[in-house]
Formats: sequence, structure tokens, C-alpha cells
Amino acid sequence: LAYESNAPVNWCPALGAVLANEEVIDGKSERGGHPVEKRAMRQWVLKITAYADRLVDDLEGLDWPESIKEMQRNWVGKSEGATVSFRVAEAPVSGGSFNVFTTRPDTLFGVTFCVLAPEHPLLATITTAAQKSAVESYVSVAKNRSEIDRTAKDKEKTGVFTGAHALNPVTGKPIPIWVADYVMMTYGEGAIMAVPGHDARDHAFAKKFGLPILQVLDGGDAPIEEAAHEGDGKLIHSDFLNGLDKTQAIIRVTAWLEEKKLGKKTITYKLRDWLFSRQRYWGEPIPVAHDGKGNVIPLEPKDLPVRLPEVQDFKPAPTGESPLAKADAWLDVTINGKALRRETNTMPQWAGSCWYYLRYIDPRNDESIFDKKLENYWMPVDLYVGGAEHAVLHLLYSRFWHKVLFDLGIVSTSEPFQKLFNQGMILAFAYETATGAKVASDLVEEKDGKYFHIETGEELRQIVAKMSKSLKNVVNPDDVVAKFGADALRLYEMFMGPLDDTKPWAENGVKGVFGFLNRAARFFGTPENIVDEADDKETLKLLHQTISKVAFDIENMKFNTGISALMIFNNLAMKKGKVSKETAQIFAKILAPYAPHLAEELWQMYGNTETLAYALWPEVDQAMLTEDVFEYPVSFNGKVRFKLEMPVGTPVAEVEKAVLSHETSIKWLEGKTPKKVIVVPNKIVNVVI
Ligand code: ANZ
Repeated sequence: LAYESNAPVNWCPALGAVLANEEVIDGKSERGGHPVEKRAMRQWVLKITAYADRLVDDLEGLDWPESIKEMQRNWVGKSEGATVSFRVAEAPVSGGSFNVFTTRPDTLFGVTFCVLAPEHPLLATITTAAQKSAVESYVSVAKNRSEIDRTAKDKEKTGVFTGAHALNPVTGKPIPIWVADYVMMTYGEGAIMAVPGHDARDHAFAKKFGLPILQVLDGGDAPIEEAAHEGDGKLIHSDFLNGLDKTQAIIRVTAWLEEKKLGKKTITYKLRDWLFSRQRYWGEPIPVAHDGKGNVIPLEPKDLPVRLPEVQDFKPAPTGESPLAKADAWLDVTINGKALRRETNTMPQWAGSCWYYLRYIDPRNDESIFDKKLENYWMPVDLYVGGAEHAVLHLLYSRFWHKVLFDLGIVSTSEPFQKLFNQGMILAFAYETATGAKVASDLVEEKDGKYFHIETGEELRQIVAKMSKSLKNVVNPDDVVAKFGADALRLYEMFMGPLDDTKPWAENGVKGVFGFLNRAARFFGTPENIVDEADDKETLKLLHQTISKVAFDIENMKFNTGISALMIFNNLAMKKGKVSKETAQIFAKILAPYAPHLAEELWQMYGNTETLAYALWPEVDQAMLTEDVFEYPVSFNGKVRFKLEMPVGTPVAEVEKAVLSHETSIKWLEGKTPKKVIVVPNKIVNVVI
């Protein structure tokens, strides 16, 4: 599952360093703007592609947001289609042919040219003498463009004719072979059959270079010269496929290709193997050594862990290797009598994030990864709360590692995280001028709800933006704690709105919950308010409704509405002016998940000596949740005319009697006897006149 490969890295000669992709902007280093080139370097790669199918299929059983599942499916990018072989017409070498991958073999009769990726090895042999210099200069430019840039849909297409032709396998006719950078060497076969009639990219390319456009499926919104028809339709101009629809034609032509040995059904993935080494000092050392004869020797458990050496200089080696390549004393080791050189690549930070949750199970175990019994008890993680930015990196990588550990029999579940919840991002207010220029928050003052620039006096607009150092609008939790306390910080975060909403931090909101905490502390913390007598019915009913609501909302991650229930109960208690000690203790318990400090303090004030954290959650008296009266809507011939309250459980005959003797009924009946009175217990009454 791990192999060595000469993979390209971003090498910056001026900095003498290998850069991460995000440190390269438009082919230049982010720091200093020096040129960056691709350079092949020995690397370690993990074979995540071996798990592609399972990474897609097993999403089915997970309780994750559908959007994240869809992002993972797209990232793995499973595509069903066919590989088709094209012979080169005037091949200078014997048996010259190349394969293409297509999801649309049904369009084979519409192929009017082929395109090879600039990195395609066949270019060297098929390009004609006349086209050689044009192709070579095109290829040298294209190789330095980024993949994102090359595949962007609306980018102007570029390319060069190779001078060579291929034979369309179904028609036998020659078609030109081009080279263009919208074809990627790393996907499918690194070559395509171009169908400008039915593929927008090929259409744009054909238009630009005056190549023929053929329609082979009927339909489409515009003439085929104007736009590709990418939808379904009946096959036309396609010999033995004529009259079939797309799906039927794909099956028919694939069988035909297989029979003629010109192609076969193929499944392709966008997912690539995972480049898992970095040329940096920091990072877990890769526990292998090299014998200098091309053999890689895995270290034995007794030689682990490999510790990083003390070094003075963290600059990369002149070869672009990690600084470890300069730590001579560390580099050379003798293991089992053999002189070896340690691996100098280190692991990326994913090495830790892929399995950290497994160590939480048994963090102090230094004998093994964990005690098997504990793993059995705790895994999988029941609920993982995290940001959506991890969708296709951490959350895919750790699923892969977990599956490898599962296959090795180390963990007992094939998936690590059963339920995933994406919390919303907390934004902050920011300020801008009328022309949209951003102003740092320390240059803003508020006057009567309006905002002004301290220096220029200009009126500013308040907007919502990400927290950022440059806007100086980052909220530091330590400051909030110092001003309002940790309970208020915690309560506000949960009270801001639905947990998965993106929303701005507002200090006024913190003040609001701080006020609630103060009111609750004053009322429940005043001994005279806590009395030795039973609560009235209204208080008890609301208390049990509140316990039930808070519990339900915790289970359903709707913390904000649970908190408002607590506020409503606090208001009632203050209105009554007193509560029983039992009720006060229950209030402390259900407040505790949100405001543990205040709750604990009240709890101890009520004479408890053990911490509230060990107290059981209060039980709900179900009888308190049911209403004891029901308000019947009473209709006459289907129209609701009044409402009538009756004790729950009143017999139907008595409800009927009460309805008919009601003064409003007498008015609507106008002295007549009703034809029928329908009473549906605890629902409705309808009087038919
Ligand atoms: C002919 C064709 C006709 C295509 C048509 C599409 C529509 P997905 O769905 O993303 O897998 N393709 C194949 N290899 C490529 C490469 N290395 N670089 C760039 N493009 C490549 O896309 C598969 C389709 O993308 C393939 O099907 C091929 O174009 C193109 F009406 O072949 B098709």
C-alpha cells in the first residue's frame, strides 16, 4: 500500500526549497515571487486508489450530510465507459496505436479528431518532421501550466497538429491527431477521441481550429455548428447504431469493440494515489532505511520510534531533499549488522490526523495502539462535529486509514465516524467605506448605531466577513471570558442560532445571555426564594416540559431552542417569586450542560457535597406533559364558529351536550334541530344543520 515513486514537486531554485502547492501562485513562489519549476524527486506514495470503490460504496451506511457524501463521490470520481484503441495511420514505428478513455463510446461515429496530452510518450514518435518544432515548443509551455488552469471550462483552447493521423475504428477513416493541454496525462489514458458534436470542450476546440463537427445523436437546442448537443437522443449517421438511444448504443458498441478486440468496458477514477512524503524536517520520520542497492528495509519494532536528530540548520539540502539529508550522524545506521541510510522524507501532518481518535480510546497505553476491548466498546465515533472544509481531505484520508487498519484486523469497524455534523462558521462584523474599501475595526467608532472612520470621519457600512488579522475583527475567547465569564461565552455560542448556520459574532448577544445568567443566579441563588413547600401546578408542568425540551434538543443538536426553554422557565420562577428546593435542584441540573460553573455553584449552595457532574439527569413526569383540557374547534356546516374547552377524556355525549347548550350554538342553530353532531375526541366538533 506504500510505494516509492519519482513524483514531481514544486522546486524553487532561488529559495532552494520544495514548496507546497498552496505556496505557489501563477508559477511563482508566494514568498518573494521567484520562479518555480516541476522537478522529479523520490517520494513515498500511498495507494488510496486500491480503496476507491469501498470509499464510495460505504458512504451509503453513514449518517453524514448528503453534501459531504456527494463531494467525496465526486472526488473519487468513478466513471464508467470504455477504452478504445486507435491505430496510427502512417505510424513510423511498427504497431503504432494508442488508447483513449471515453464515457461516450456511443458517439464513436462522430469522432473527427484525436487529442494527446502534452506529456504523452507517443508524441515523440508520431510527430512529423514539418510539425516537430511547433509541437515541441507547445509542449514545453503546456507542461508548466497548472492542472486547474488547463482544465478550466471557459479558458481559450490551445493546441497543435502533430501531422499524424489515426484510423477511426468503426469507419476506418483517417482523422488528425492533435496535442492539446486540456487533455491530462494523469486521467484515463492521457488521450481522447474528440466528438465536437456532443462535447463542449471538443466543440470549442474544433471551432477554433476549423475541424469538422458531426452530429450523431438527434435533438439538441441549437444547430450543431453552434453548440454541442450533450444530452440524449436517437443515434443517427452511425451505421449499426442508428435508431438506438444513448444507453442502448453504449452497450451495443462496447460489445462490438470487445468482439473485434478494439476496446473494452472500463471504469476510471479521478482519485489519484496519495503523495505522502514531504521534504521537511518536521514530520513523523518514515520508518524505513535504504541499503544503497535499491532495497528498502522496513525498521523493526525494536528500532522504533525513529527520533528526529538535533540539527542546527533547517534549510533543505542542495538536492532539494529534506534537511535530514544533511544530518550525517543520524543518517547512517547499522541495523542487524547492515550499514544502511535512513529515509530523509518525512510524513505530512495527515499522518497524525488520520488516526488520532483511536488513541483517545486508550491514551496512556504505551504497550500497544489500544486495548482491544476498549476499541470494541468505543468505535465507531458516534458523533463527529467538524467543519465542512475537511470534506475531501481529512475525512477521506482517515476513512482510508481506518479501512486499512480494519483489513489488518486492528480495528473492529470498517468506518471511523458514524455520524457527522458540520457546524457553521462564526463570522464577525467588519466595516467598509462607500467604495467598498475595508477598514480595520480599531479605526471604527460607533455613534447612535452608525459607524464612522476615526481619522477621516467618513460614515462606514457594517458588513459580515470572515474573522481576519488584517480586519482586526478576530474575537479572542480569553477577552470574552475575562469580561463575561466562561459560562456566558459557552452559552452564547450555543444560543447564536442553529448550530449549522454561518453567523456573525455579536457582543450584544453575549450581553443578552450574560443578563439571563445574572437573573438566574440572583433568583436561584437567593435562599429566601427556595422554599420548603410544593410548587403549584403551573410551575411543575413547565418544569417537566423544560426538562423534556432541553433533553430532546441536546439529542438533536438544537441547543439554541433548549436554551430558550431554560430562559422561559427562569422567567416563570421569577414571576412566582419562589420555587421548591427540588425544582431548584432540577433547574441546576438542566442548566449544567450550558453553564456548568453557575450550575455547580447553585448545586453546592443547596447543600450537595458531590459535584453536579455525577448527578443523574432528572426524570420527566410524563403525566405533566399531557394537557388536561382540550380546546375543541366547533364548526357549523364545516365553518369554525367558536372554541370550547373541555376536560380531556370527557365522553362524546357530554361534549355534544355542552356544545349544543352553548350560547353561540343557539344563535347558529336558529331554533332548528341539527341533522347530525360529529365529535372526534380531542380533535373537532362539527354540527350539520
Ligand atoms: C468522447 C466523448 C464524447 C466524451 C462525448 C464526452 C462526451 P469523466 O466523466 O470526467 O470521466 N477525457 C478522457 N480522458 C481525458 C483526459 N485524460 N483529459 C481530458 N479529458 C479526458 O470524463 C470522461 C470524458 O472526458 C471522456 O469521454 C473524454 O471525452 C474526456 F460526447 O470521450 B469523452
